[in-house]
Amino acid sequence: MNTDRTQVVIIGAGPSGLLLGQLLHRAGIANVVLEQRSPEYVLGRIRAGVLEQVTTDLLDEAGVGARMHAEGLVHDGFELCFGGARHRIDLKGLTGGRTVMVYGQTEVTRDLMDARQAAGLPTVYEAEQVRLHDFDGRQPSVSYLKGGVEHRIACDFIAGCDGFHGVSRASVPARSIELFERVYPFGWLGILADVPPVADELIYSNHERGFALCSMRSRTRVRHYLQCSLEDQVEQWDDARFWDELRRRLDPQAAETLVTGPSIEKSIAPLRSFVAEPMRFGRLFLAGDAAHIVPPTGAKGLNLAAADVRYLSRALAEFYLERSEAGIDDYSRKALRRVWKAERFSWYLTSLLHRFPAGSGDTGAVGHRMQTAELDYLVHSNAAMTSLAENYVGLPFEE
Ligand code: RFL
Ligand code: PHB
Repeated sequence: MNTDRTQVVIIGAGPSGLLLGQLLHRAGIANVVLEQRSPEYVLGRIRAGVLEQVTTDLLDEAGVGARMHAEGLVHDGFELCFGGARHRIDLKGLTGGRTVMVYGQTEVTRDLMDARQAAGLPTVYEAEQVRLHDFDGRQPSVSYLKGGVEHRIACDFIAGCDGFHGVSRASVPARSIELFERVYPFGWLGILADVPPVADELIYSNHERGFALCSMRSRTRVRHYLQCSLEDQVEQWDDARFWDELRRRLDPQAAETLVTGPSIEKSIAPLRSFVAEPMRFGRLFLAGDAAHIVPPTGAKGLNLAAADVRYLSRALAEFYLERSEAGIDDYSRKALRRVWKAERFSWYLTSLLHRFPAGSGDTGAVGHRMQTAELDYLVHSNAAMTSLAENYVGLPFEE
């Protein structure tokens, strides 16, 4: 068996793990990233597209913001579509100048991978059977198999950045962790296609046939979503059916301008609200999707992951550079306070914009009329729009 040593072992090379690795490196803290998949597999997952300003600031701080600023699209607002018409939410005007950046998670991940490689930092891809040891004591370690050889890395801390299905949260004894979960009775069917966007900004549509979202990755690539049944299979949705259904869920003008084309990716994702408490267990910290999931409606998942990493990287820097445990002791409380606000916002937007099947909560004609009344109130009330906008661009950090 090969045994190594580092300061922090990071499990998972998604955005949380790679961003944490980069920030720790810049603070002079040694780290190793262990990832079960190949880099190509990680980059092949099509996920988030909207970054809060606090996330773009953090990517700048990590030294990986250049391509994002050159190629990303700054959005000053988005549109809500209901009752056959669109209504603009002026994010910039309502929040004293704050905006969001449309830049795909794939690109963020690629930039972080490139920076890690350029800095020569150790990353083990296709690490199998990753196991966490002794994180309740002072000498934790992580073991894994690579090419049939067993390795073990001794460390001071373990960062569990391995997503919802990862091994880190699963390694915590059930008595030490409390889980909160809501699974929604529908999914999102997403496609990626090389056609121009429907409009300059994102369109979130509440329609009696179900929710739809027109998003984008660039001026020549779109990412669109349709609310679908949990029983649906991707194979049941050929491109023609997808485009027809999307057109029906938009206002007449957007339907008219919709440009269609062959899809280059198509997938179905379930919608879930999930939080694990606490987010620290001795010398193990959870960050990102390993600790919490939000339904994608509020565009908060990746941003929450970045927020966790911001708190955790500062806490670890405080530990190593100032010999203070105050930051690591407060990590879970601080992170969870922000997590629950994003959970609330994502649940609210999901409830406002989707059709709920019979027998699942506020369904049927009453539910739809309540949604329409709320949307009508929202787009005519500056107070309500301001609340929506300040959550969408991202709430301020607790220092
Ligand atoms: P990830 O990205 O899942 O990465 C975890 C990594 O850990 C690896 N791993 C392991 N490695 C070693 N050993 C093991 N046993 C392991 N088990 C797993 C995995 O292979 C993987 O590489 O989690 P991370 O880094 O916390 O990042 C979270 C984000 O990916 C996620 O929150 C967002 O994608 C959510 N999300 C959105 N977030 C936004 O902020 N804005 C959006 O617009 C947005 N849109 C979305 C989304 C998520 C979606 N899906 C697919 C659920 C749209 C969709 C459709
Ligand atoms: C995306 O572009 O993938 C996207 C945008 C906004 C959301 C969710 C996903 O709310």
